[in-house]
Amino acid sequence: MERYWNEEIECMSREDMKKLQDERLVAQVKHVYENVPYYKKLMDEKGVTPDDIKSTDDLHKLPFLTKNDLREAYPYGLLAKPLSDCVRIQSTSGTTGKRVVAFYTQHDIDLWEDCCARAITAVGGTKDDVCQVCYGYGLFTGGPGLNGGSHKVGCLTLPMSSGNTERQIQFMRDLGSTIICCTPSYAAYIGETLHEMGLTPDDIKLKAGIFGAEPWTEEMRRSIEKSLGIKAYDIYGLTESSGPGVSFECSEQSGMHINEDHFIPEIINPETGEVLPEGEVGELVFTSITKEAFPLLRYRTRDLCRLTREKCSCGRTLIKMSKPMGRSDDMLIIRGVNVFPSQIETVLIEQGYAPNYLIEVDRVNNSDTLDINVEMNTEQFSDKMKDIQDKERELAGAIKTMLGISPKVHLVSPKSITRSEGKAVRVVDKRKLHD
Ligand code: DLL
Repeated sequence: MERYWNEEIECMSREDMKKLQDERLVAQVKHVYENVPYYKKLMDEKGVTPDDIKSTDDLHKLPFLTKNDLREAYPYGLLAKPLSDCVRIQSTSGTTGKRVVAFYTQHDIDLWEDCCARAITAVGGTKDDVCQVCYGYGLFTGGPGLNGGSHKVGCLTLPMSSGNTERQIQFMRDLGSTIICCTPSYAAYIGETLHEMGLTPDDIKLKAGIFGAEPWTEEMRRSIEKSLGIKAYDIYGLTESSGPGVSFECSEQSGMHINEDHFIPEIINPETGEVLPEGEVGELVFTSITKEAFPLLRYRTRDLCRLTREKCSCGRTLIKMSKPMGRSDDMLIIRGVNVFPSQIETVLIEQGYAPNYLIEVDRVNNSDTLDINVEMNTEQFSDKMKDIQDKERELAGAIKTMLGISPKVHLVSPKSITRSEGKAVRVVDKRKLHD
Protein backbone atom coordinates (compact mmCIF):
# COMPACT_ATOMS: atom_id res chain seq x y z
CA MET A 1 0.00 0.00 0.00
CA GLU A 2 1.45 3.29 -1.10
CA ARG A 3 1.64 6.15 1.39
CA TYR A 4 2.18 9.78 0.55
CA TRP A 5 3.39 12.67 2.67
CA ASN A 6 1.28 15.16 0.74
CA GLU A 7 -1.12 13.27 -1.49
CA GLU A 8 -2.79 16.39 -2.85
CA ILE A 9 0.50 17.65 -4.30
CA GLU A 10 2.20 14.35 -5.10
CA CYS A 11 -0.79 13.03 -7.05
CA MET A 12 -2.04 16.35 -8.47
CA SER A 13 -3.29 16.43 -12.04
CA ARG A 14 -0.85 17.80 -14.59
CA GLU A 15 -3.21 20.65 -15.33
CA ASP A 16 -3.46 21.77 -11.70
CA MET A 17 0.28 21.41 -11.19
CA LYS A 18 0.97 23.60 -14.22
CA LYS A 19 -1.39 26.24 -12.86
CA LEU A 20 0.39 26.18 -9.51
CA GLN A 21 3.80 26.40 -11.19
CA ASP A 22 2.65 29.26 -13.45
CA GLU A 23 1.50 31.32 -10.48
CA ARG A 24 4.58 30.60 -8.42
CA LEU A 25 6.97 31.26 -11.29
CA VAL A 26 5.47 34.65 -12.09
CA ALA A 27 5.72 35.70 -8.44
CA GLN A 28 9.25 34.31 -8.07
CA VAL A 29 10.61 36.10 -11.14
CA LYS A 30 9.23 39.37 -9.82
CA HIS A 31 10.73 38.71 -6.36
CA VAL A 32 14.15 37.94 -7.80
CA TYR A 33 14.13 40.86 -10.27
CA GLU A 34 13.23 43.32 -7.59
CA ASN A 35 15.56 42.03 -4.89
CA VAL A 36 18.66 40.64 -6.61
CA PRO A 37 20.60 43.27 -8.59
CA TYR A 38 22.88 40.55 -9.99
CA TYR A 39 19.94 38.73 -11.54
CA LYS A 40 18.24 41.93 -12.68
CA LYS A 41 21.40 42.76 -14.63
CA LEU A 42 21.38 39.31 -16.30
CA MET A 43 17.73 39.77 -17.27
CA ASP A 44 18.28 43.32 -18.50
CA GLU A 45 21.18 42.13 -20.62
CA LYS A 46 18.88 39.55 -22.20
CA GLY A 47 16.14 42.14 -22.65
CA VAL A 48 13.62 40.28 -20.44
CA THR A 49 11.45 41.87 -17.75
CA PRO A 50 9.13 40.18 -15.26
CA ASP A 51 6.19 41.24 -17.49
CA ASP A 52 7.48 38.90 -20.20
CA ILE A 53 7.05 35.89 -17.91
CA LYS A 54 3.35 35.07 -17.79
CA SER A 55 3.58 31.30 -17.32
CA THR A 56 5.99 28.35 -17.41
CA ASP A 57 5.74 28.50 -21.22
CA ASP A 58 7.91 31.63 -21.00
CA LEU A 59 10.60 29.98 -18.87
CA HIS A 60 12.96 29.64 -21.83
CA LYS A 61 13.14 33.43 -22.12
CA LEU A 62 15.04 33.73 -18.83
CA PRO A 63 18.83 33.69 -18.72
CA PHE A 64 20.65 30.68 -17.29
CA LEU A 65 22.52 30.87 -14.04
CA THR A 66 25.74 28.87 -13.62
CA LYS A 67 28.07 27.88 -10.83
CA ASN A 68 30.37 30.65 -12.09
CA ASP A 69 27.65 33.20 -11.35
CA LEU A 70 27.40 31.80 -7.83
CA ARG A 71 31.14 32.15 -7.38
CA GLU A 72 31.14 35.67 -8.77
CA ALA A 73 28.26 36.70 -6.52
CA TYR A 74 29.80 35.03 -3.43
CA PRO A 75 28.83 35.41 -0.65
CA TYR A 76 25.80 37.73 -0.64
CA GLY A 77 25.28 38.69 -4.28
CA LEU A 78 22.31 36.37 -4.94
CA LEU A 79 20.55 36.89 -1.66
CA ALA A 80 16.90 37.81 -2.23
CA LYS A 81 15.95 38.49 1.41
CA PRO A 82 17.59 40.68 4.06
CA LEU A 83 20.25 38.77 5.93
CA SER A 84 18.30 39.39 9.13
CA ASP A 85 15.49 37.17 7.75
CA CYS A 86 17.89 34.27 7.17
CA VAL A 87 18.34 31.64 9.85
CA ARG A 88 20.80 29.17 8.31
CA ILE A 89 23.56 28.70 5.78
CA GLN A 90 24.77 25.45 4.24
CA SER A 91 27.61 25.01 1.81
CA THR A 92 28.96 22.69 -0.88
CA SER A 93 31.51 20.05 -0.18
CA GLY A 94 33.60 21.25 -3.14
CA THR A 95 37.31 21.48 -2.48
CA THR A 96 38.35 23.67 -5.40
CA GLY A 97 37.57 27.34 -5.91
CA LYS A 98 35.20 29.30 -3.77
CA ARG A 99 32.54 27.36 -1.97
CA VAL A 100 28.88 27.85 -2.80
CA VAL A 101 26.99 29.22 0.17
CA ALA A 102 23.20 28.84 0.27
CA PHE A 103 20.96 30.86 2.57
CA TYR A 104 17.66 29.83 4.15
CA THR A 105 14.80 31.61 5.84
CA GLN A 106 12.72 29.56 8.27
CA HIS A 107 10.19 29.13 5.45
CA ASP A 108 12.95 27.73 3.21
CA ILE A 109 14.02 25.25 5.89
CA ASP A 110 10.40 24.14 6.33
CA LEU A 111 9.85 23.43 2.66
CA TRP A 112 13.22 21.69 2.34
CA GLU A 113 12.45 19.40 5.27
CA ASP A 114 9.03 18.79 3.79
CA CYS A 115 10.64 17.54 0.57
CA CYS A 116 12.80 15.16 2.63
CA ALA A 117 9.71 14.00 4.54
CA ARG A 118 8.14 13.05 1.18
CA ALA A 119 11.24 10.98 0.39
CA ILE A 120 11.14 9.16 3.72
CA THR A 121 7.42 8.47 3.43
CA ALA A 122 7.90 7.16 -0.12
CA VAL A 123 10.23 4.41 1.14
CA GLY A 124 7.63 3.40 3.73
CA GLY A 125 8.76 5.57 6.64
CA THR A 126 6.25 6.41 9.39
CA LYS A 127 6.37 7.66 12.98
CA ASP A 128 7.01 4.07 14.04
CA ASP A 129 10.35 3.96 12.27
CA VAL A 130 13.84 4.50 13.63
CA CYS A 131 15.78 6.54 11.10
CA GLN A 132 19.57 6.51 11.29
CA VAL A 133 21.06 9.48 9.47
CA CYS A 134 24.70 8.83 8.57
CA TYR A 135 25.19 11.58 6.03
CA GLY A 136 27.66 14.19 7.23
CA TYR A 137 26.25 16.93 9.44
CA GLY A 138 27.54 20.47 9.39
CA LEU A 139 27.81 22.62 6.30
CA PHE A 140 26.97 19.62 4.07
CA THR A 141 23.23 19.45 3.45
CA GLY A 142 22.83 15.65 3.68
CA GLY A 143 22.68 15.29 7.47
CA PRO A 144 20.58 18.38 8.29
CA GLY A 145 18.14 17.77 5.40
CA LEU A 146 17.28 14.15 6.14
CA ASN A 147 17.36 14.86 9.87
CA GLY A 148 14.68 17.51 9.43
CA GLY A 149 12.60 15.28 7.16
CA SER A 150 12.83 12.43 9.63
CA HIS A 151 11.60 14.69 12.46
CA LYS A 152 8.67 15.84 10.33
CA VAL A 153 7.61 12.27 9.64
CA GLY A 154 7.95 11.59 13.35
CA CYS A 155 10.56 8.87 13.10
CA LEU A 156 12.84 8.35 16.06
CA THR A 157 15.86 10.08 14.55
CA LEU A 158 19.47 9.04 15.14
CA PRO A 159 21.72 11.94 14.09
CA MET A 160 24.82 9.78 13.72
CA SER A 161 26.69 11.68 10.99
CA SER A 162 29.22 9.62 9.03
CA GLY A 163 32.17 7.59 10.26
CA ASN A 164 32.90 5.23 13.13
CA THR A 165 31.32 2.39 11.22
CA GLU A 166 31.34 -0.29 13.90
CA ARG A 167 29.58 2.10 16.26
CA GLN A 168 27.01 2.78 13.53
CA ILE A 169 26.27 -0.93 13.42
CA GLN A 170 26.19 -1.21 17.19
CA PHE A 171 23.57 1.57 17.42
CA MET A 172 21.66 0.07 14.52
CA ARG A 173 21.38 -3.19 16.49
CA ASP A 174 20.77 -1.68 19.92
CA LEU A 175 18.08 0.76 18.78
CA GLY A 176 16.58 -1.32 15.99
CA SER A 177 17.08 1.18 13.15
CA THR A 178 14.71 0.49 10.27
CA ILE A 179 15.76 3.22 7.82
CA ILE A 180 19.28 4.35 6.99
CA CYS A 181 20.29 7.50 5.13
CA CYS A 182 23.84 7.88 3.76
CA THR A 183 25.85 7.94 0.54
CA PRO A 184 25.70 4.70 -1.48
CA SER A 185 29.45 4.25 -1.12
CA TYR A 186 29.14 4.50 2.66
CA ALA A 187 26.22 2.05 2.60
CA ALA A 188 28.46 -0.44 0.76
CA TYR A 189 31.14 0.08 3.40
CA ILE A 190 28.65 -0.44 6.23
CA GLY A 191 27.47 -3.66 4.54
CA GLU A 192 31.05 -4.87 4.25
CA THR A 193 31.76 -4.05 7.90
CA LEU A 194 28.60 -5.84 9.02
CA HIS A 195 29.83 -9.03 7.40
CA GLU A 196 33.32 -8.59 8.81
CA MET A 197 31.82 -8.34 12.27
CA GLY A 198 30.39 -11.81 11.67
CA LEU A 199 26.83 -10.50 11.35
CA THR A 200 24.19 -10.97 8.65
CA PRO A 201 21.19 -8.86 7.59
CA ASP A 202 19.13 -11.02 9.96
CA ASP A 203 20.95 -9.42 12.88
CA ILE A 204 19.64 -5.95 12.01
CA LYS A 205 16.17 -4.52 11.46
CA LEU A 206 16.88 -2.22 8.52
CA LYS A 207 14.26 -2.33 5.78
CA ALA A 208 15.08 0.66 3.59
CA GLY A 209 17.95 2.98 2.71
CA ILE A 210 17.85 6.48 1.21
CA PHE A 211 21.05 6.93 -0.71
CA GLY A 212 22.29 9.85 -2.78
CA ALA A 213 24.76 12.73 -3.08
CA GLU A 214 26.86 10.82 -5.63
CA PRO A 215 26.25 8.78 -8.79
CA TRP A 216 25.65 5.05 -8.29
CA THR A 217 24.66 2.25 -10.60
CA GLU A 218 21.83 -0.31 -10.60
CA GLU A 219 24.48 -2.98 -9.96
CA MET A 220 25.58 -1.07 -6.86
CA ARG A 221 21.93 -0.89 -5.75
CA ARG A 222 21.58 -4.68 -5.95
CA SER A 223 24.85 -5.22 -4.14
CA ILE A 224 23.85 -2.91 -1.25
CA GLU A 225 20.35 -4.43 -1.06
CA LYS A 226 21.88 -7.86 -0.68
CA SER A 227 24.55 -6.96 1.87
CA LEU A 228 22.16 -5.06 4.16
CA GLY A 229 18.96 -6.98 3.42
CA ILE A 230 17.05 -3.82 2.47
CA LYS A 231 15.43 -1.96 -0.40
CA ALA A 232 17.74 0.83 -1.59
CA TYR A 233 16.21 4.08 -2.84
CA ASP A 234 17.80 7.02 -4.59
CA ILE A 235 17.53 10.66 -3.53
CA TYR A 236 18.86 13.68 -5.40
CA GLY A 237 19.55 17.29 -4.63
CA LEU A 238 22.24 19.92 -4.48
CA THR A 239 23.23 22.64 -2.07
CA GLU A 240 22.17 25.32 -4.54
CA SER A 241 18.61 23.98 -4.49
CA SER A 242 18.42 23.56 -0.67
CA GLY A 243 19.97 20.09 -0.51
CA PRO A 244 18.60 16.53 -0.72
CA GLY A 245 14.93 16.18 -1.64
CA VAL A 246 14.70 17.87 -5.02
CA SER A 247 13.67 14.42 -6.15
CA PHE A 248 13.21 11.00 -4.57
CA GLU A 249 12.49 7.41 -5.49
CA CYS A 250 9.24 5.57 -4.79
CA SER A 251 8.33 1.88 -4.52
CA GLU A 252 8.86 1.45 -8.27
CA GLN A 253 12.60 2.17 -7.84
CA SER A 254 12.96 3.44 -11.39
CA GLY A 255 13.88 7.11 -11.39
CA MET A 256 13.13 9.92 -8.97
CA HIS A 257 9.97 12.02 -8.71
CA ILE A 258 10.81 15.72 -8.80
CA ASN A 259 9.02 17.94 -6.28
CA GLU A 260 7.58 20.02 -9.08
CA ASP A 261 5.60 22.29 -6.79
CA HIS A 262 9.00 23.67 -5.70
CA PHE A 263 11.34 22.99 -8.63
CA ILE A 264 10.64 23.27 -12.35
CA PRO A 265 13.02 21.03 -14.30
CA GLU A 266 14.25 21.44 -17.87
CA ILE A 267 16.71 19.36 -19.89
CA ILE A 268 19.01 21.28 -22.19
CA ASN A 269 21.72 20.55 -24.68
CA PRO A 270 24.81 21.46 -22.62
CA GLU A 271 26.62 22.81 -25.68
CA THR A 272 23.91 25.01 -27.19
CA GLY A 273 21.56 25.65 -24.26
CA GLU A 274 18.61 24.55 -26.39
CA VAL A 275 15.73 22.97 -24.44
CA LEU A 276 15.38 19.28 -25.34
CA PRO A 277 12.13 17.31 -25.63
CA GLU A 278 11.03 14.91 -22.89
CA GLY A 279 12.99 11.68 -22.90
CA GLU A 280 16.26 13.03 -24.27
CA VAL A 281 19.43 12.99 -22.20
CA GLY A 282 20.91 16.37 -21.43
CA GLU A 283 21.84 18.75 -18.64
CA LEU A 284 19.33 19.22 -15.88
CA VAL A 285 18.30 22.83 -15.22
CA PHE A 286 16.23 23.89 -12.20
CA THR A 287 14.11 26.87 -11.34
CA SER A 288 13.15 27.08 -7.68
CA ILE A 289 9.73 28.68 -7.41
CA THR A 290 9.19 28.72 -3.66
CA LYS A 291 12.53 29.51 -2.02
CA GLU A 292 12.75 32.98 -0.53
CA ALA A 293 16.35 33.65 0.44
CA PHE A 294 18.31 31.95 -2.32
CA PRO A 295 16.03 31.30 -5.28
CA LEU A 296 17.81 30.25 -8.44
CA LEU A 297 16.20 30.69 -11.83
CA ARG A 298 17.25 28.30 -14.60
CA TYR A 299 20.23 27.02 -12.67
CA ARG A 300 22.49 24.71 -14.68
CA THR A 301 23.26 21.71 -12.48
CA ARG A 302 25.74 20.10 -14.92
CA ASP A 303 24.10 16.77 -14.06
CA LEU A 304 23.14 14.65 -17.04
CA CYS A 305 19.85 12.75 -17.03
CA ARG A 306 16.48 12.46 -18.78
CA LEU A 307 12.92 13.30 -17.72
CA THR A 308 9.81 11.20 -18.17
CA ARG A 309 6.11 11.69 -17.58
CA GLU A 310 5.28 8.02 -18.01
CA LYS A 311 2.65 6.84 -15.55
CA CYS A 312 4.18 5.53 -12.32
CA SER A 313 2.78 2.53 -10.46
CA CYS A 314 3.05 4.41 -7.14
CA GLY A 315 0.31 6.81 -8.18
CA ARG A 316 2.44 9.94 -8.00
CA THR A 317 2.06 12.25 -10.97
CA LEU A 318 5.26 14.21 -10.31
CA ILE A 319 7.62 14.05 -13.28
CA LYS A 320 10.52 11.61 -12.94
CA MET A 321 14.22 12.07 -13.63
CA SER A 322 16.53 9.16 -14.40
CA LYS A 323 19.53 8.43 -12.22
CA PRO A 324 22.09 11.10 -13.07
CA MET A 325 24.93 9.38 -14.88
CA GLY A 326 27.40 11.85 -13.42
CA ARG A 327 28.11 15.50 -14.01
CA SER A 328 28.99 16.70 -17.46
CA ASP A 329 32.34 17.70 -16.00
CA ASP A 330 32.87 14.22 -14.47
CA MET A 331 32.85 12.69 -17.92
CA LEU A 332 36.35 11.63 -18.88
CA ILE A 333 37.46 11.93 -22.45
CA ILE A 334 40.08 9.25 -22.89
CA ARG A 335 41.68 8.84 -26.30
CA GLY A 336 38.72 10.70 -27.72
CA VAL A 337 36.15 8.36 -26.15
CA ASN A 338 33.61 9.58 -23.58
CA VAL A 339 33.87 7.52 -20.40
CA PHE A 340 31.70 7.72 -17.29
CA PRO A 341 33.07 6.12 -14.11
CA SER A 342 29.62 4.53 -13.67
CA GLN A 343 30.18 2.41 -16.80
CA ILE A 344 33.29 0.93 -15.20
CA GLU A 345 31.45 0.36 -11.92
CA THR A 346 28.74 -1.57 -13.77
CA VAL A 347 31.28 -4.00 -15.26
CA LEU A 348 33.17 -4.48 -11.99
CA ILE A 349 30.11 -5.45 -10.01
CA GLU A 350 28.80 -7.65 -12.84
CA GLN A 351 32.12 -9.49 -12.79
CA GLY A 352 31.78 -10.18 -9.07
CA TYR A 353 34.02 -7.45 -7.64
CA ALA A 354 33.03 -5.15 -4.78
CA PRO A 355 32.66 -1.45 -5.62
CA ASN A 356 36.12 -0.63 -4.30
CA TYR A 357 38.10 0.86 -7.15
CA LEU A 358 40.14 3.84 -8.23
CA ILE A 359 40.43 5.06 -11.80
CA GLU A 360 43.64 6.82 -12.78
CA VAL A 361 43.94 8.72 -16.02
CA ASP A 362 47.20 10.19 -17.25
CA ARG A 363 48.93 11.29 -20.44
CA VAL A 364 52.20 9.61 -21.36
CA ASN A 365 54.01 10.48 -24.61
CA ASN A 366 50.96 12.40 -25.81
CA SER A 367 48.70 9.41 -25.39
CA ASP A 368 46.02 8.98 -22.70
CA THR A 369 46.39 6.10 -20.29
CA LEU A 370 43.60 4.47 -18.28
CA ASP A 371 44.55 2.46 -15.21
CA ILE A 372 41.89 0.86 -13.06
CA ASN A 373 42.81 -0.39 -9.60
CA VAL A 374 40.29 -2.93 -8.41
CA GLU A 375 40.30 -4.54 -5.02
CA MET A 376 39.94 -8.28 -4.64
CA ASN A 377 38.13 -9.77 -1.70
CA THR A 378 39.78 -12.50 0.33
CA GLU A 379 38.27 -15.27 -1.80
CA GLN A 380 39.44 -13.66 -5.02
CA PHE A 381 42.91 -13.07 -3.62
CA SER A 382 45.55 -15.56 -4.77
CA ASP A 383 49.25 -16.19 -4.16
CA LYS A 384 49.68 -17.24 -7.74
CA MET A 385 50.80 -14.45 -10.03
CA LYS A 386 49.34 -16.25 -13.04
CA ASP A 387 45.84 -16.48 -11.50
CA ILE A 388 45.84 -12.78 -10.86
CA GLN A 389 47.13 -11.94 -14.33
CA ASP A 390 44.39 -14.08 -15.89
CA LYS A 391 41.74 -12.29 -13.86
CA GLU A 392 43.16 -8.89 -14.79
CA ARG A 393 43.08 -9.79 -18.46
CA GLU A 394 39.51 -11.04 -18.21
CA LEU A 395 38.32 -7.87 -16.46
CA ALA A 396 40.20 -5.61 -18.89
CA GLY A 397 38.45 -7.44 -21.76
CA ALA A 398 35.00 -6.90 -20.22
CA ILE A 399 35.72 -3.20 -19.66
CA LYS A 400 37.00 -2.84 -23.22
CA THR A 401 33.73 -4.29 -24.49
CA MET A 402 31.82 -1.67 -22.47
CA LEU A 403 33.97 1.37 -23.25
CA GLY A 404 35.57 0.61 -26.59
CA ILE A 405 39.04 1.36 -25.26
CA SER A 406 41.51 -0.87 -23.42
CA PRO A 407 42.31 -0.14 -19.80
CA LYS A 408 45.16 -1.51 -17.73
CA VAL A 409 43.58 -3.35 -14.81
CA HIS A 410 45.49 -3.82 -11.57
CA LEU A 411 43.95 -6.19 -9.06
CA VAL A 412 45.07 -5.04 -5.65
CA SER A 413 45.00 -6.80 -2.30
CA PRO A 414 41.96 -6.77 -0.01
CA LYS A 415 41.46 -3.57 2.02
CA SER A 416 44.05 -1.57 0.10
CA ILE A 417 41.61 0.97 -1.37
CA THR A 418 40.42 3.67 1.00
CA ARG A 419 36.74 3.33 1.93
CA SER A 420 34.38 6.27 1.68
CA GLU A 421 32.27 7.57 4.54
CA GLY A 422 30.83 10.38 2.42
CA LYS A 423 31.17 11.11 -1.27
CA ALA A 424 33.60 8.60 -2.77
CA VAL A 425 36.56 9.77 -4.83
CA ARG A 426 36.71 7.32 -7.74
CA VAL A 427 38.84 9.17 -10.26
CA VAL A 428 42.27 10.76 -10.28
CA ASP A 429 42.86 12.59 -13.53
CA LYS A 430 46.55 13.37 -13.52
CA ARG A 431 46.30 15.08 -16.92
CA LYS A 432 44.80 18.06 -15.15
CA LEU A 433 47.88 18.32 -12.94
CA HIS A 434 50.20 18.58 -15.96
CA ASP A 435 48.08 21.18 -17.81
O1 DLL B 1 25.02 16.12 -2.44
C1 DLL B 1 22.94 17.01 -1.60
C2 DLL B 1 22.49 15.64 -1.24
C3 DLL B 1 22.73 15.17 0.04
C4 DLL B 1 21.80 14.86 -2.15
C5 DLL B 1 22.28 13.90 0.40
C6 DLL B 1 21.31 13.60 -1.81
C7 DLL B 1 21.57 13.13 -0.52
P1 DLL B 1 26.10 18.83 -3.09
O2 DLL B 1 27.21 18.46 -2.16
O3 DLL B 1 25.93 20.27 -3.42
O4 DLL B 1 24.72 18.38 -2.52
O5 DLL B 1 26.31 18.00 -4.41
C8 DLL B 1 25.36 18.03 -5.43
O6 DLL B 1 25.88 15.77 -6.09
O7 DLL B 1 24.87 18.15 -8.53
C9 DLL B 1 25.09 15.72 -8.30
O8 DLL B 1 26.19 15.85 -9.16
C10 DLL B 1 25.48 14.87 -7.12
N1 DLL B 1 24.31 14.08 -6.65
C11 DLL B 1 23.46 14.37 -5.66
N2 DLL B 1 22.54 13.37 -5.54
C12 DLL B 1 22.82 12.46 -6.51
C13 DLL B 1 22.24 11.23 -6.90
C14 DLL B 1 24.33 17.09 -2.22
N3 DLL B 1 21.19 10.69 -6.28
C15 DLL B 1 25.78 17.11 -6.56
N4 DLL B 1 22.79 10.59 -7.95
C16 DLL B 1 24.75 17.05 -7.66
C17 DLL B 1 23.85 11.11 -8.61
C18 DLL B 1 23.94 12.93 -7.22
N5 DLL B 1 24.45 12.25 -8.26
